[in-house]
Amino acid sequence: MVTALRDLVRHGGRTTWVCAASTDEDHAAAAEGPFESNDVVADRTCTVRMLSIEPNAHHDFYAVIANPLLWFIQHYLWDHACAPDITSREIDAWNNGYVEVNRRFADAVIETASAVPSGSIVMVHDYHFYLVPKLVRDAGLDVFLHFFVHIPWPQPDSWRILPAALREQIMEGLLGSDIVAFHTERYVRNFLLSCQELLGLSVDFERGVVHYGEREVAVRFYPISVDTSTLLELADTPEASRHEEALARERREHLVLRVDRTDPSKNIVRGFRAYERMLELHPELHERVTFLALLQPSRQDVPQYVAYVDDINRAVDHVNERFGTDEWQPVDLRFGDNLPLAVAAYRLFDVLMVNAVFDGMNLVSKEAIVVNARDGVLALSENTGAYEELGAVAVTLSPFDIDQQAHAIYEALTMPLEERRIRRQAGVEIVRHNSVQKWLDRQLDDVDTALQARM
Ligand code: GDG
Repeated sequence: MVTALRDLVRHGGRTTWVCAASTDEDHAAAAEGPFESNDVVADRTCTVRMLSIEPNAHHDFYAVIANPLLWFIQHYLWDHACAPDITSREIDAWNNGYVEVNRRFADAVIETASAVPSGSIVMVHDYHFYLVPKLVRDAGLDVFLHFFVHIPWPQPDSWRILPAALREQIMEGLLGSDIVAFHTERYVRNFLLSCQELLGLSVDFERGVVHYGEREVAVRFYPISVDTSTLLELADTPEASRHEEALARERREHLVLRVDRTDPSKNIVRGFRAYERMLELHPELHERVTFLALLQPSRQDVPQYVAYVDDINRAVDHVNERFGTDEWQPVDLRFGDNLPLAVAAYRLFDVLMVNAVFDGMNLVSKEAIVVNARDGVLALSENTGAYEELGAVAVTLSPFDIDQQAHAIYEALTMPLEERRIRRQAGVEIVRHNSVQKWLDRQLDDVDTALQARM
């Protein structure tokens, strides 16, 4: 996301980035007030306004509300194992954490925006800040409010997990925007339907508009993409090349790869179960295939995420004990934060497994086919945003169906070379065509059109 937004700074005009301090160094910088930085884009400065959020409020905001509650609702992760409970703890965290942090951010935006020309754009990103647009609008500034949601917007009934007062604050917070944007058309439809069903508003599905009081709120989709040249440069660095050589030495005939945060929405455990099933069905592949899983530990301040890492370890031990030999480990599981290693592995895979339960877009799938040098096949969950663009060149994964995934991985591994080549080339064309620059340009064009119409 940060890579994608770099282009905003490059685009021209003055940019102020409002963000939360995380390291001690950040907090020290935040205490000094806004500062100019060219860390975001080397040849341009942007003003950085860092906020020091009080630790308890931040924990409630991030580790009680945003990540376990909103993330789980929006990825349909509310089965018996991870159903979010709403207790007084969550209500307190909502009031003292989520609302409080949103107010802090809104205040910083209002203070910044009071000194900018009318018609300036305020862009707010993601599910942590649903309340910000309304708070900024209520301050009566003449700015254009643009909100981008990076994760799925689920069907209206999912939101009924939340008490009416909370879900209405979320919807009304977002409707403070002039444009609400998502990755895909499906999320746009779900959002319009949510406005209709949960708030009783009149919506126009064809025009993508919600009638809200005196205003019309536009609801649009812009599929995010990746910066292909930066990625290819990274793949050519000495560090990535060293990793590539080591991986190439270690690899067997076939390499299945996954690169993910350890997030239940990524469906990592079912992925290992499907691979296990494939090994059961195809003993001829034993000793000839490895599943390399590069997993970034994620959100370890949330109990469900800690438990999920244990589940992953158990699933991998099970496959390795069942089928492994002295010479061969069917799954090579590596935890860590190592982007050059991930990019090196992108070069070498034969099959990339992306079997997410639900995923807003999934950038790994786009990055990996661009970098790959072996005509690797994308095995892609039909519930990722990326599937709207890349489904036609991928082997489809049905994320809850273990057998289907086992057959699909086998199909991808044994696909004739010519077909693999055609599919990968078509995939690369799609990613290059729907570039990350286009993602931003289309949004800014729509903002310009809306501003012109105001005049
Ligand atoms: C959210 C939404 C949406 C990989 N290994 C390392 C590392 N990566 C990078 C990848 C990729 C990014 O992390 C992961 O992006 P995804 O899109 O696949 O997944 P989320 O993190 O869940 O992203 C998603 C996205 O926001 C953008 O809107 O597509 O649907 O869930 O770029 O290359 N990065 C670092 N170390 C690694 O080891 N630093």
